[in-house]
Amino acid sequence: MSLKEYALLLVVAAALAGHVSAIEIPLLLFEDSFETGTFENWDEAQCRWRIGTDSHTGEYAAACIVEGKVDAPGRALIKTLDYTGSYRVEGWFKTTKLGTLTCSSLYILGEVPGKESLLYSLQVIEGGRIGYNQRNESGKHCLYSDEPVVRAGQWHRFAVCYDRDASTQSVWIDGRYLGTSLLRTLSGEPVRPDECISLRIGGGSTWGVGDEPDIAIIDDIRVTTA
Ligand SMILES: [Ca+2]
Repeated sequence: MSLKEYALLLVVAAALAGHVSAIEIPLLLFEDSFETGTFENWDEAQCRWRIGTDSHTGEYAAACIVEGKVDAPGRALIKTLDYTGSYRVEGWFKTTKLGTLTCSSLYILGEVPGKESLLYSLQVIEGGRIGYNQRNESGKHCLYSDEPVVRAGQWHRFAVCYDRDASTQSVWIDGRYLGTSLLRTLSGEPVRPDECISLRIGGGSTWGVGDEPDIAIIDDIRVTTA
């Protein structure tokens, strides 16, 4: 029995028992992400994303070389997931170095179709701190953490949970809960519970980190209903 058939069986059984909401259904199951040595599970791999051998699990991971100031969303590795329900994105990431001004070698991005602004659900910035979508009055990113929680050269586990009923996103790094914020676009516009969010995962852009390139790596990406 395939995974899809098994999931369907669980749903039918749960429906018959009247407990549909208690079942977790994998939307995308990427336990072996990139292990085929290709991006075949992904809709589009942009810019300099490539398959690398510095992996968290197995032989391969996805790596992106970031040089100088670049357009961040253009560097994202894209998996289009137009979905209005609640879901959770989990995985592993590593970056080779962290900037002193702004360094973003990992993004978990959402995009609301029909609106130009992206949601920055999780962003590694300023020496290893974690930021999110909105900017404060000074034009700086809002932060989940005042202290650096990400170290260069070290694998970190991330999780982002989208609660669409409450219109919130919550973030964990290495099992540590960092916080919850309202789902708003970069311009501050609220995202309604019935609006689709398209998922993007990737990295990243650097400012003020010199000429040496930064390498962002992601592996074992998994998306499930929450
Ligand atoms: Ca892998």
